[in-house]
Amino acid sequence: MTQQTTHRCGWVALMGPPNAGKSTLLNALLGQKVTIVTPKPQTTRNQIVGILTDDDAQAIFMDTPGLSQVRGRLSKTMIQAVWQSLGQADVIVLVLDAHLYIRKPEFLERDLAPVAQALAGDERPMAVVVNKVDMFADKSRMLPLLTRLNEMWPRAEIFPVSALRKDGLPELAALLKSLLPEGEDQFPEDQISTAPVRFMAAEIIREKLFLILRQEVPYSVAVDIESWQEDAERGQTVIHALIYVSSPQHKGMVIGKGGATLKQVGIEARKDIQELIEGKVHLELWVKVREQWTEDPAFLRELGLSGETL
Ligand SMILES: Nc1nc2c(ncn2[C@@H]2O[C@H](COP(=O)(O)OP(=O)(O)OP(=O)(O)O)[C@@H](O)[C@H]2O)c(=O)[nH]1
Ligand SMILES: [Mg+2]
Repeated sequence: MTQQTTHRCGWVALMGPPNAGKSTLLNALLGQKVTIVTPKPQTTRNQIVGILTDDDAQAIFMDTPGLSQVRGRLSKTMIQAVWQSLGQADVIVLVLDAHLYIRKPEFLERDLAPVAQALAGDERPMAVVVNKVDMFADKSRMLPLLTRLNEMWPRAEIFPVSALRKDGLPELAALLKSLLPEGEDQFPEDQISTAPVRFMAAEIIREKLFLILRQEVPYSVAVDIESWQEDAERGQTVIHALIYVSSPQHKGMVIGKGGATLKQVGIEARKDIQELIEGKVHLELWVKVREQWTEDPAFLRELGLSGETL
């Protein structure tokens, strides 16, 4: 006799302050990279969907930009993406950097104020992921933090994990699955993201720019794939990408001495894009100045930064 089991499917919003490890957590849960990660805050700019399917459940995760002070139109569209994801979620996961709040407990209330306000009175299932526990050996150091989080969100499950080392993730995935509503899969079982491959390639280039460039330059950078063509003769995909910057000075910094910086970005991005599309890639990068692009709503929409689901 076969036993009737419940199938679950639903949307899970990963939200929290910048640099908490939301994107790292999503990639680790999926066992595949769908969203970019850098040590700089405010890496993720829109909602990015990653889908985890197994026999009895499908969890549709939404990675979101870090919630921080809003400055300018780009930040506003980033925050919009967070609220949009929250509206769509069946389950809410708040991700925090445990190490940060152990060292600076006074930042906790300030950083979580926007989330606390948005979630006041919300009755959807919720989990708090206390991430980066690999950064301190004495685990008892997080007890005051856990106590405070429990006071702030008494109904939430609190999970200490290390997304980087994948510690605690099977338990977290099992809990999140159990919190999903009953329902049939919404996506084919082999689909891992809803983001088009072109968008993912542009994000990879942006990741390399974030990793290689210093100070404020990465925040003035946007990447647009201009053309994407198969060259059957050479057996490769030819990709032309435009890197937008907001000033001639930044253009110089992206290009680097004798073109060295841009070359390095190209080499590293090409490697990852080849892995993504499982084929040979010829990548050409161009840098263009577009002053004030972060304040231009039509341009933000063109780049897919309108706060909507991809
Ligand atoms: N030691 C340690 N580092 C981590 C862990 N998870 C993430 N990181 C690091 O934290 C930094 C930020 O990670 P992201 O995943 O980009 O963080 P995020 O929350 O998506 O950041 P935004 O998109 O900017 O909001 C990266 O350098 C990660 O390698 C962890 O469990 N342990
Ligand atoms: Mg991120």
